[in-house]
Amino acid sequence: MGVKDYLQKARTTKSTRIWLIILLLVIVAVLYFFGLLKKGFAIGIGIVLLTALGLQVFDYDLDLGTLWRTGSIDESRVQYTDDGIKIMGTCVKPAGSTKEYDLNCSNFTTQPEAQAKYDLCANEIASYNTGKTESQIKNLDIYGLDGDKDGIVCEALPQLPQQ
Ligand SMILES: [Ca+2]
Repeated sequence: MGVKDYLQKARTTKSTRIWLIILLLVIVAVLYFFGLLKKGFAIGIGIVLLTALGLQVFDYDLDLGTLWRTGSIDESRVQYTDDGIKIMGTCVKPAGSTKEYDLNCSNFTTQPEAQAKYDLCANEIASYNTGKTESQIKNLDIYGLDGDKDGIVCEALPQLPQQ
């Protein structure tokens, strides 16, 4: 493996990025300790690095352009699946399910209601992954509502609200 390949791989490896951020934090701390960095400057860099570290640990990146435009971290999240499918904004599922994302069929009263929630992300993700097949998008199943991955969620729920 050539140096160029190695650098290419290092850039895309998550654990490498985490270690790099930690290394930079240590360097900033050492520079500050020896009086080579002003306190405010060291704290500023430290906050930026800790934020970057947090984002790496939480399994998604931020699209800085979107962040600048919207000011919303939720809308600026970017994630790539193992299939290379890009997921953005509120459809990104962070590592470890938070309450907001922990949706089950029991959270809905009708099938169309669950389907609408699913379709919103499925359609959005399909719109910026034009090179991917329909089944690859269906396999994503962001909320885990479609066990058989056929694109129809919560088949057991009624079509109309029960009286
Ligand atoms: Ca299904």
